[in-house]
Amino acid sequence: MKPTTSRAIMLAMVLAVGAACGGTASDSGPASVAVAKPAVAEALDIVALEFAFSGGAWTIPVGTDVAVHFANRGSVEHEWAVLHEGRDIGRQSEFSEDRVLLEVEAIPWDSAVDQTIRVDEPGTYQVICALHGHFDAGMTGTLYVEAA
Ligand SMILES: [Cu+2]
Repeated sequence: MKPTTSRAIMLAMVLAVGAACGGTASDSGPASVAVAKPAVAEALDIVALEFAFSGGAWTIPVGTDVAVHFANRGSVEHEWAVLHEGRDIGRQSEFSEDRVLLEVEAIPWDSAVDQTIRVDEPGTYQVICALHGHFDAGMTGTLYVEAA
């Protein structure tokens, strides 16, 4: 009984997050879900789950190699894709590969990968999981790139 109830609550939460994202899409996009901007970090520890990224926001220094450890603790594949600034999407159907600035490619559940990323223009970038349906389910976040 209990696991089923927990699962139902989790699903309700996921749906609520999805609805909240949709509601703000016309203003500033799903990335506007209230998440405090974290301190600048030269190493990111990112965890993916159904259907969210842990933390949901990251800040890195501009023009600097940043070590990303991306762990998928979910039960399906996930990825972490940073979109070009100003090319945010409001729903999955707006996604196209040419919007991608850089990405940690999809990895299977219960796996992790290490990758170095670098962004040469300061700004605020939308991050998504571009796998089908994941963005609409709430898999989005914000990458802040700041002057070092
Ligand atoms: Cu995903």
